[in-house]
Amino acid sequence: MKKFTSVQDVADPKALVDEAIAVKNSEKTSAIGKNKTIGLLFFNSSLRTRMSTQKAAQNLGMEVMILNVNNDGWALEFEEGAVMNGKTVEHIKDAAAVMGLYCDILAIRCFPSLTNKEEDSADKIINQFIQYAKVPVVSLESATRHPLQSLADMITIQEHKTKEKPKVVLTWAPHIKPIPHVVANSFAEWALACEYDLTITHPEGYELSEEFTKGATIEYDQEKALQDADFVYVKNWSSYTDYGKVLPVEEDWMLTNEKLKVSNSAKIMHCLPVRRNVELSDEVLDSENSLVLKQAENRVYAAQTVLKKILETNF
Ligand code: SN0
Repeated sequence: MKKFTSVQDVADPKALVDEAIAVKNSEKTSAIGKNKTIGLLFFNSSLRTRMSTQKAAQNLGMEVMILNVNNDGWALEFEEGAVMNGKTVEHIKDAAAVMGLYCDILAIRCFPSLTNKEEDSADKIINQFIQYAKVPVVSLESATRHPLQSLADMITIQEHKTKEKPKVVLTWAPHIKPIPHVVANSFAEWALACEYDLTITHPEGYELSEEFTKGATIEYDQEKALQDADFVYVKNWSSYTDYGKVLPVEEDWMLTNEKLKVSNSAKIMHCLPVRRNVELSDEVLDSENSLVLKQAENRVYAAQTVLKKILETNF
């Protein structure tokens, strides 16, 4: 594996899920990363991603360097040919090239702007790191996808499913502010790659890009979508068509136990952080069917398996 930015970077996604479960169950630590350094670069906040990736790297014997780019680095310029007589101090060309000299692998978190659809869709920041750092790059959530979260989600489904092809429902949930489409995009493309029966439900105006959802059933009626669901993944996202906007929604989309009565005692998933009693109710989150902590735990094994693969194939 040369890089890990989407499911397309993985030759066999189902095999990767199985490998991660094997890592979790049999080889929690190894020395394959000894004398190798990973740089974790954060342009945005992080809790699980930061701690689970650091732990994963340590489990493989790697050294970890962490840089909170916005607070601690120089202000970076991303425009080709920019005349840098303003606020930006250092061009990504130079900064990424230097980081590539210090680190064997770079892992980067860079959210979408939610204001410039074209730039976000082109995943400009992470792609410039890939271009200029010249070392394997791992996405810690980019402007389009969150593949380590999705891999952890697939591990969690694999561990808890009771049938070969469970009904998996991704439901939109309310939020107070514009949120990236990234987690939903990524979950959809991984669930489809793992050949699950995927239904996506959301109010009109919240359609995701077909690039990620082709092959899923789109259902505007949340109750119909939840019928017989085995897994329900709850997530807010802002409008994609009216890019980055929070559109008014009449009906109540917050997930409650009452709404889940039509499901097949569905297991509940959310990537966290979650706005309790806005996206879903306390009773659902704190119920026995909630898998949110299992997902968070599996973030370590998702990251560890990806780093192991990169170490095996690049060094
Ligand atoms: C991010 C997102 O892409 O949904 C990160 C999830 C791992 N979530 C948020 O930005 C939530 C922020 C909030 O105020 O609730």
